[in-house]
Amino acid sequence: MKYGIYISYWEKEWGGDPIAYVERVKNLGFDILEVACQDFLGKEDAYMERLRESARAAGLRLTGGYGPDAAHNISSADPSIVKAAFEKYEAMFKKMQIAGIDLLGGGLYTYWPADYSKPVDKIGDTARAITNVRELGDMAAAYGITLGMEVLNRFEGYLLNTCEEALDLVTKIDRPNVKIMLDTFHMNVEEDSFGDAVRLAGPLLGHMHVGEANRRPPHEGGRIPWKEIGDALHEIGYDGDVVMEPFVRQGGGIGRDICVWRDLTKGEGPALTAKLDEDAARSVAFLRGLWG
Ligand SMILES: [Mn+2]
Repeated sequence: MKYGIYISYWEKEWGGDPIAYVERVKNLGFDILEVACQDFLGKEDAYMERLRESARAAGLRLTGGYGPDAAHNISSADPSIVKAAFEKYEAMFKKMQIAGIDLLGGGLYTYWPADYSKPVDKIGDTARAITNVRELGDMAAAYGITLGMEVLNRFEGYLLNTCEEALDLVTKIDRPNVKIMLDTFHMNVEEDSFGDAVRLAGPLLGHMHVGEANRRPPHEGGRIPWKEIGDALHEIGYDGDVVMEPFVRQGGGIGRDICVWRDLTKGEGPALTAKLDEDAARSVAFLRGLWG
């Protein structure tokens, strides 16, 4: 397994400057930097080339994360929104290909976070997700990209809350590059058993996010059964990416979207940066030691 971290751990706004994190993340002990892709359209091709080169030079793998907004919802009942979604995905895939990013994960089959002031049409959205993500998968395949359908907790999404639902959707989509993606933060809310969920995904597990129940980095003495999850990953022969996605900073667009209403970091400035780095380095050493 390869271990990574999402760039948004350090940021207050989505996007950011991934090149600035390449050396740092490598030095903290990671194999992967996961980057936020929603603002890729605003980045020059030359930037993507530099990103690819800097990651290659550091020996770091890049993966992508994306939470589509409601205007780019691929399972929308509004054809103009679906069209906008496809156009944005294709433009994003082009940028990803230049940067050498071959995996995109998130609530790609829907939009995020769900707006529950609007009616929920789970049956209609599911039918459109099957048809449209199948087409999206074929589009992604042309760019050498695999898509992870992230299972989300009920407060953030309604189409896939459990691995069982994801297995059903991904099986019906039936494309080799459209996979199940699990996140321990969401699993903690919805799954009866972490280990059973991982085993149920089996060979269809394509990407994995890890984090504590309060979205701190995984740590010894935390509340998530890390050994059980690691054992299940070994049991299914998972050889993919494990990316931690901690959110501990209050404020900004990230704090708002993730609902961080208290400061889990204590402090600002250089001391905060050093603490975030230290926690990340300790976390990846912990997971590597436990899972190998
Ligand atoms: Mn996640």
